[in-house]
Amino acid sequence: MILKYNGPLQMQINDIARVAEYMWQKGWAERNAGNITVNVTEFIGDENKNLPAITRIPLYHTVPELAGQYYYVTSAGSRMRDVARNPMDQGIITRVAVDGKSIDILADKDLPPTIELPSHLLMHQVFAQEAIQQGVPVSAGRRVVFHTHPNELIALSHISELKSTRVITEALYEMHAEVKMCVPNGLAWVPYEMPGSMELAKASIKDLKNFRIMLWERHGVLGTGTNILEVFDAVDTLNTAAKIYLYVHSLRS
Ligand code: 2HA
Ligand code: ZN
Repeated sequence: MILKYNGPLQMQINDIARVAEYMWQKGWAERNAGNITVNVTEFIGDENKNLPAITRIPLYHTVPELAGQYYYVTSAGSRMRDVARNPMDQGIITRVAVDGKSIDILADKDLPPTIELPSHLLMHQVFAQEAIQQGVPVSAGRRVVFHTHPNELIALSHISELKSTRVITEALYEMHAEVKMCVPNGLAWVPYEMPGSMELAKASIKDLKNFRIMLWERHGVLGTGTNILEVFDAVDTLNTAAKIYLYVHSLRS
C-alpha cells in the first residue's frame, strides 16, 4: 500500500513546500538550516488510516497524548530548497503509535526524521494538552512547528539590552505599527542552549502556552500555529521589524 494524495493532504504538502521555498528565498535557510513538522491528521483521509509502517522508530520521551496523530516531518539533513522542490523526497509522513512510545514511518521513503523531532514532539504534546483542555480534537489545535534562521532577528538576539521577552517585543512593536496586530502575544526570548538539545526544547515549552513565536539566542526562530502560511507571515513580519530596527539604529549612530 502506498500513500494516496487526496486533495486536502496535497494542499497541506504544497503549503509546506511553499514555506520551505520562502525560507530559502529569504536567506533564512543556509545549508540544512531549519526543520518543519505539521500535524496532518485532519487531512490524511480514511484511505490512508491503515497504511502499514515502513519503519518503526522508538521515542526516548513518550507522547501518549499524540497517539494516532499523523505528522509530516522533514528528514534529517534536508535542505529547505530541496523540500521546496520535492517535499516527499525530503520528508516523511509518520503516525504516533497507540502507546505513544514510537512513531511509524508510513510514506513515501524510509528517511530518518529531523534530529529535532523529539523536541518538536514535546511541543506538539503541549498543543495536545491545550486542545484537550479546550475540548477540541488534538488535530484541530496548533498543528505547525517550524524552525528557521532569519538573519535580522538573530542579529537582534546579540544585543544585550534586548535580551528579554518584554524588551524585544516592545522594540519590535515600536518599529512598525502593524507588528502588534500580526503578533499580538509578542516574541518570546529563549536564552542560548545547544541547537538540537532537549534543554533548548524544554526552555522553549516554558513559554509555549502564551507565545506562538520564540527567538532562540544566537540561533533562530521557532514558529508555531495552526496554518503554516500564517506562521510564516508572523515570522516574516517580526523579521521585517528587526530589519527596520537595524536601519534606524545604523542611521542614528
Ligand atoms: O535542522 O537548524 O537547529 C537544522 C537546524 C538545527
Ligand atoms: Zn537551527
